[in-house]
Amino acid sequence: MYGKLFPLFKTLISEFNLKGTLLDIRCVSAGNINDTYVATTAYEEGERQYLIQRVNHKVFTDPERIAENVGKVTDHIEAKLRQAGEPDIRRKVLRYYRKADGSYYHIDEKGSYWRVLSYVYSSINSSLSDAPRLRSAGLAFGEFQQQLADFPAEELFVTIPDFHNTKKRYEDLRASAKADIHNRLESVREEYDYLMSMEKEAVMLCELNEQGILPNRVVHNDTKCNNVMFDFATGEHLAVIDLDTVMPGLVAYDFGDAVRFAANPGGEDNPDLDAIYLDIEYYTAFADGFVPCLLGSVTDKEIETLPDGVLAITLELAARFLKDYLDGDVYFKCKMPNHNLIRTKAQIALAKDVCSKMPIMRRRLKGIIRKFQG
Ligand code: GN1
Ligand code: MG
Repeated sequence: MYGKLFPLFKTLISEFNLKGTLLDIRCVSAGNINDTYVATTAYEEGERQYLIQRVNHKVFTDPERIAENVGKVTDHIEAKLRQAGEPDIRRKVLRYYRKADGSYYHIDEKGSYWRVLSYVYSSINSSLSDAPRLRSAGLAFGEFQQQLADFPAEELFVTIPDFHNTKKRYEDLRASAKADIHNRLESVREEYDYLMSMEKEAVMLCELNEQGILPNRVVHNDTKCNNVMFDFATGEHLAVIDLDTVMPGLVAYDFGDAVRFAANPGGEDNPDLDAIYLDIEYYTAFADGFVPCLLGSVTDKEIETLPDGVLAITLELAARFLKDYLDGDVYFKCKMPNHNLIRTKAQIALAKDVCSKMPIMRRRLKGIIRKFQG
């Protein structure tokens, strides 16, 4: 099916000095930005798999420096795992392969950037949730946060400036609405007005950050639960993947993005808005894995504002999807007609439900803190 890619992948296998000869290529369709494939190779004793990605060069404008970030972050995590005597390091942290000249990419004749990553064996990653899976995902991102707590943030290149600057995301939405180059604004007036009416709530955490009340930490910044690999048999969390946006940011946004994505059983882009809600048991399960990893290493204010992160990031995503709809669908991959508008409506429906559940989210969080702190 991906026969067209065979010659290119064969070149990658030789340039990156991978084991075996190419047998098969499979596409992994989860990402909204990059293209990801699994390549299987055969050698005398068996088969091996590698992840091969085409990086969206319009979104990630400096792929080489991103790979350098990832190299530093994964080395740091690997050292921590070794210190802790982890027996399964290869499945607990990703590895990017390098070519003989030290570079992380093959640039094809169209100028596309291709890279090779290790494949986490006997694992699954899916968007499907249940409470034990959510708890595992919470642990994965919580441990990720812990492992990077002492990573020198100034060594990280900012891969996408203002990535979770919700204030800026709102300004960008306003600018796109003003330009309205596809004459779509009138048709989304209700969604646009709702988002504008929620601006204060959306930017609250950014303001606390500007005031120095909430610190930046090294965070993942894209904590969808399909960015965690889980052991196929036991469900235990393995490596955290998709490390392109690891940058300084707010812990509440990592928490919020994970909950936004995984604790909504309806899914991020379900046109049936009745199916969209915040499942409080899923929320609690994620928090139960995530929060204990943070206790003692972040401030009380950071913990207290975790539920606010769910609302802020849901509104931010709605603003980003709506902006892209107004711009003519140029950023996120669209897999159905009006996909960005469907995503916008789904995120707004979720934001409304999150608002109504804020008191119970706060109570559940306090319960978890009490359980672990006594
Ligand atoms: C994009 O491609 P993916 O799924 O890793 C986006 C995230 C959004 C997400 C929404 C670089 O992530 O910020 O939250 O879609 N990544 C980038 O599904 O913009
Ligand atoms: Mg991503």
